[in-house]
Amino acid sequence: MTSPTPADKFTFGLWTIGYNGTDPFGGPTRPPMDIVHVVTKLAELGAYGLTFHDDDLFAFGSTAAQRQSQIDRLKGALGDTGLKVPMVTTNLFSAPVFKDGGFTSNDRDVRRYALRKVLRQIDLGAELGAHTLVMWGGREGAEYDAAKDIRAALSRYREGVNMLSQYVIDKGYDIRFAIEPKPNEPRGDILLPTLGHALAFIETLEHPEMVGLNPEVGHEQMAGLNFAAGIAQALYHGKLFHIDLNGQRGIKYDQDLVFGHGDLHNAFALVDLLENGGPDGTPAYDGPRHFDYKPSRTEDESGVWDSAAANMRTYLLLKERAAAFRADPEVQEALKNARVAELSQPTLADGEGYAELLADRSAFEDFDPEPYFGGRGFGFVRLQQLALEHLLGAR
Ligand code: GLT
Ligand code: MN
Ligand code: MN
Repeated sequence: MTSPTPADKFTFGLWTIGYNGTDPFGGPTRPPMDIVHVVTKLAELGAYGLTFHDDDLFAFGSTAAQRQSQIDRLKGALGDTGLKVPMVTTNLFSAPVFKDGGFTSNDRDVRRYALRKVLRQIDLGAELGAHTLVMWGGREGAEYDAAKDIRAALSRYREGVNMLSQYVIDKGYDIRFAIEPKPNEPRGDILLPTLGHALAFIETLEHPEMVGLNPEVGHEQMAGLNFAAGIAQALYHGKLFHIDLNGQRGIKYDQDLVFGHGDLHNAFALVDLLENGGPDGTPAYDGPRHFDYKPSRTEDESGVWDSAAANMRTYLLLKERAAAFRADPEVQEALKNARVAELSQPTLADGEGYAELLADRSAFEDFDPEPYFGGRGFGFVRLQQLALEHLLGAR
């Protein structure tokens, strides 16, 4: 059960296993990896798919022939292995031209160029059967308040997404957009810094139904937020279009650790939510389980593949542990005692409004709040300890 198969829908960004170790303090520690080798290795490990930025597959500035040759090599490897490309994304952050962003650069020529680059990547995504285009606007932001008119930048963001949506509609592509929030890095402050900001922005679009979220574990945790709780809200809004799984240890730079190598409790809660949070304990999300991590620059190539396998194995272990947690009669009893299911019961009875509530003496005049002092505990701590014991394999 902890050996991944394509049915688990595990996917990896080409930029993840392809990460060569460059950071702000040092250059590469590993040589580049060939696309055919990457696809072959991922398929061997039991992954379902590969995702990529245009510039991951063919370097920025490639000629049309170089670009096509890389696409053909990728297609060949996909054909040989059965690996899928369920998502693509556009690099609007690495090349110098995007130093002030793509959709929201102060320079209008850059904005027009950025939109053309995305249109080209949408065509390629559609050709390869992708259903999601992720938009991570890492350079869409600023360091200095006077340098960026935030309201104008959001208007340009909206203008860009509206145009891209219209393109997808007119072309008849089966593609949706997923915005990936991040609070900072590389910009001092990035636009749409959390999933909540992105959810509010989506509602201002011409086609909000085509646009959802691609939340990343570490990005919400960099802002000190509870990722599993954020995912629950994304699901509440019907906006969990895609997900970036990784690990982060607290409020610091974006670590992109292996999934589970950060806040393990929250990873457990997340897997429990994704796998068991739907109606009657069914999965709450059926899209790709996409790993967006960086194999640490200390690793050689075998360390890269070990870390790729570790992401999938950790996910499956947590899935197994979450199933055991749900099946444990003591957990069932603790959930009952914690009245977790009672929250699904509407507060007002059928047809009841404020008049009926005002007329109900048992709700207020005859209600006795006294026993809550010292009594009527919820037992949430016991429930959490049961979760921890299942997580540790102690039950
Ligand atoms: C970049 C970023 C990730 C995004 C990728 C998609 S690229 O590596 O750190 O979080 O998901 O553009
Ligand atoms: Mn990240
Ligand atoms: Mn990401």
